[in-house]
Amino acid sequence: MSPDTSNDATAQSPDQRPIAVVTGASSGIGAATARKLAEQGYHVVLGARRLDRVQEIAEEIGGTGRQLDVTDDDSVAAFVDGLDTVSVLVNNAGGAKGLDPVANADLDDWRWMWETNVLGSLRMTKALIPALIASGDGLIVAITSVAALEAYDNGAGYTSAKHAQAITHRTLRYELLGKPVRLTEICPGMVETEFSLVRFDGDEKRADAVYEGLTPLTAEDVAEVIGFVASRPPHVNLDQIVLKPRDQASARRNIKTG
Ligand code: 8X3
Repeated sequence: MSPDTSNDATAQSPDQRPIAVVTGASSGIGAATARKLAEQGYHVVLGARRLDRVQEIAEEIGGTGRQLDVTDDDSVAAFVDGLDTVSVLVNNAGGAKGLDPVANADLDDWRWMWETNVLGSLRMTKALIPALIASGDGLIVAITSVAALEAYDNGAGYTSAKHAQAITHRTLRYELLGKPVRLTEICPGMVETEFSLVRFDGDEKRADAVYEGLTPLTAEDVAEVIGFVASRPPHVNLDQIVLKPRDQASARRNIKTG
């Protein structure tokens, strides 16, 4: 199969490959997932705010790069335009900002976390449910976190957003019962990506310190699992997968914290 290298605006797969949409695809888990799914035969439509970056990856893997801000209704509408049949949606865009106790909650950080993780995933899912059903074998993958399973001190902005994103996704598992759409939640623990850099507002020293002294997961480790999920037959639904480094036992307990 010769890959389609056009980066055209129609985004409907011009070849016979099924379409996979990946949000937050400019780096980290999103970029690695886009590469993995392309390797497995999908025409991947990559979305992120950094258009040059998604176009670069799209060119490398024979997909389509489009600008996407999941917090913006118009941006989502433009992104999904022409995507009438979609086999896989990976809701990966999101992240954390800050590590403050509730008593000092920064409302702007909270708003950003709820807008990206919760409402961003909701916007994308709402927009693409008809296209996923139309594929006859759709799959929605929500990248949540161990923070969707636990509470931890100083993390409520993020844990509450991840819990809300996860519950919305788990609700859809009921609401789409009987429709040809599978739903999988991936709950990663520590993955060395730009995650901590964003959380600590670009403070590299603080971000690096998070992963020092242990072996975190890589974005590729997570992408490998998503590739496995996507390659199961239509009747097999992997509901929830929790994925942590061996060195991490829970959100706040790892070989450094004891
Ligand atoms: C982030 C998970 O374990 O790094 O989603 O806090 S952890």
